[in-house]
Amino acid sequence: MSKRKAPQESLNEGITDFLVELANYEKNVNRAIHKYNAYRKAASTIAKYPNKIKSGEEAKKLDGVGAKIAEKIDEFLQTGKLRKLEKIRNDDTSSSINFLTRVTGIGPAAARKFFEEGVKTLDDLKKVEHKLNHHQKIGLKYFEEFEKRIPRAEMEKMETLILGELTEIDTEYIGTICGSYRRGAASSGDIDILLTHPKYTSQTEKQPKLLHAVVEHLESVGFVTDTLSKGDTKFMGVCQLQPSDDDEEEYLHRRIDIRLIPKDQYYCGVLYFTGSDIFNKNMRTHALEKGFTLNEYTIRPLGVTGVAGEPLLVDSEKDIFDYIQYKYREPKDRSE
Ligand code: DCT
Ligand code: MG
Repeated sequence: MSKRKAPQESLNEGITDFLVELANYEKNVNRAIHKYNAYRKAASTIAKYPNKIKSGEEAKKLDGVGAKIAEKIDEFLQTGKLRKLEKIRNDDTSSSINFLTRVTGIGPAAARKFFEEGVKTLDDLKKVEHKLNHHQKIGLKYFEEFEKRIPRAEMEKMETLILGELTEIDTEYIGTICGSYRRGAASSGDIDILLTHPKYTSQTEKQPKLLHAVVEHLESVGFVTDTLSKGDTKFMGVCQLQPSDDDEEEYLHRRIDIRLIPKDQYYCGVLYFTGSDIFNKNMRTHALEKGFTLNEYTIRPLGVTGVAGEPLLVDSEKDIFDYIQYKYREPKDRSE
């Protein structure tokens, strides 16, 4: 999951920016994931609202905007700032912890631990490098590069390269670049690849080789440069496009995740990893209302007692929408 979300461009950017900043504070400093979700949801609804918001009351009519957020919107509209945020920004603990979590491999808990040991800045981290695990060391090494979002044109180049190399290994591989890229985003925080193969299903043995062959091949062509973690079904690492003869562009190191998914679970996976996270939450809620439980692996009917039955057959994303009578939405229309 990428750390830096694209800013929400809208008529109400000032408001959505402060909501996202509050969301990150709740997640990273307070570890209050519900508050994080509430702020993100309000920000996403407001980003889509076609008018310039003039009062908290007007905003309160929107889904996910409650009394407390409305109050903050009023304060922001009237004074141009938010006392709560000013305080958070000036608070050493909050700003240090928030900063440390920007390093991949450092979550809210590790950030707090480092802070309590007096480690607050990038330079501090460099001094205690021996205390970092491998993932965190790589996060530190590429800190500046990972902070930069990936332009769509570069994502397209990587997609062509990856899908091309896949067929070099085995023509039967199926791969999809998911995440914000699949939703048509102008830039992405990372590369999320889903991979399957007809010979691998939830009924067969695990086949880690199907994943490792791809990773090793992408290393051999110089695309994958580092490994953060490599399991049977999930690779997390770093990649970089090599400059080609016809363009002199130098490319940055990027975060890449590759997941191997059984064929029968592939489309639930593609749906989930295409997101957005907010769209996924809304779709899961709708599924529950219709009597189904949906996750990144399967969709299953819920019996009268609320016990989930056997996974339903799924051969496309559309099948999942159909089961729960949800109008099909193209990836580009899945921001919420
Ligand atoms: N996802 C989710 N819930 C989460 C995290 C992730 O449903 N808490 C899903 C939806 C998106 C997908 O996983 C990939 O996650 P990210 O890379 O974090 O999101 P993104 O939409 O690709 O955004 P970015 O451009 O920042 O990578
Ligand atoms: Mg992503």
